[in-house]
Amino acid sequence: MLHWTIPYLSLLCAVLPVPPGPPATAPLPTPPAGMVWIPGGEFVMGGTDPLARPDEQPKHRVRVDGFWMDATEVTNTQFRTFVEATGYKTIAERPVDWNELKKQVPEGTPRPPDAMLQPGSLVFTQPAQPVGTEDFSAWWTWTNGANWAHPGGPDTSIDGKDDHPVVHIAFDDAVAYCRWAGKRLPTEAEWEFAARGGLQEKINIWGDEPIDSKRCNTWQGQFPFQNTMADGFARAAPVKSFPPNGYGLSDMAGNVWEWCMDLYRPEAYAEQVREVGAGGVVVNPTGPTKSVDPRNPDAPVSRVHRGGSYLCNDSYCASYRPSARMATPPDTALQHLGFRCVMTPAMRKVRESKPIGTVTTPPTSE
Ligand SMILES: [Ca+2]
Repeated sequence: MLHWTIPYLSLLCAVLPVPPGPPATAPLPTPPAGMVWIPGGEFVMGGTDPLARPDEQPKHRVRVDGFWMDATEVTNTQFRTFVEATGYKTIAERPVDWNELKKQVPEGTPRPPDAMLQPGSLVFTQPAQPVGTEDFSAWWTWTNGANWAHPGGPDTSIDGKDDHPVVHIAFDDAVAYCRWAGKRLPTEAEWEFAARGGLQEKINIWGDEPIDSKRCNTWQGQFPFQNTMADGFARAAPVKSFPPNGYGLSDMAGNVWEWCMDLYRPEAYAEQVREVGAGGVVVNPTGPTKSVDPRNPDAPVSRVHRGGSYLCNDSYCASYRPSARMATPPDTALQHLGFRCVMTPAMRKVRESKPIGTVTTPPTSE
């Protein structure tokens, strides 16, 4: 049989069309647990829709390499595993260092009373009546004892909320988790590419159709004093409560903000376009080397976060759009601020040689 089978197969192969090989960005086999492959490619970053802010412009072409991304925001269960393995204490669980804090407030600001320097975080407090949306202190309350395990304050807990996104996570906390897990935060460009789910230049992660209460967890009603909860959630929702995007990523719009790696500058895109020239492509951008943040003018450093939260409403903050940008100093935690991680193929090789839990977790970012 053999003597005629081989020539027959050779002949057959010679006349059959050659099947196309896998594209260069094909997913590698078996994604890491809980992650999905984002194939990389070129896209138009930024937005010019009616709700877009100046810092989302100009739109410009960006190319990113492929990577894996957590399919969901990091959950309370996942963060608890990290804390139990390492003994890590988040910034919200540590006393406030006045010497650090005074670098971020106007010169001459008096030292707050000791009670204000105890561990705590900023908790959303819904006003009983309409308030102006210019002064966020009308709905954010410094709350001693608020942290990831007590998100509404010391008398609250995360019992029954294992699959909720962890919140009250400062940037430095997110970096510590990433290092332990052998992952990192996404760059702002990676985050936006992934959020678009394969769609090009659409206003929302699902297309150009306007937001409705079935799409994602945001705020319905008059922010910040009236929430009709048409989407079913006043605060964070369990991950995967809403339809995923085209890449299988849940909650890339709304639910909780997600830290990115980049330093924030409102004019970052204009600067990148100047570097590559009109029509040029920015490749794997990692953001500016120095931050400027008009919302936090005294903070020496401000980091980008993306995706909006359950407090987003078109009357105040339509940041559930994939091009929307926001930023916060890296030591600040908030009740609507969490994160998700990415991993590159090169990082996976390192991870496979260093099992989870063997990576050291420095208390702050470098
Ligand atoms: Ca909601």
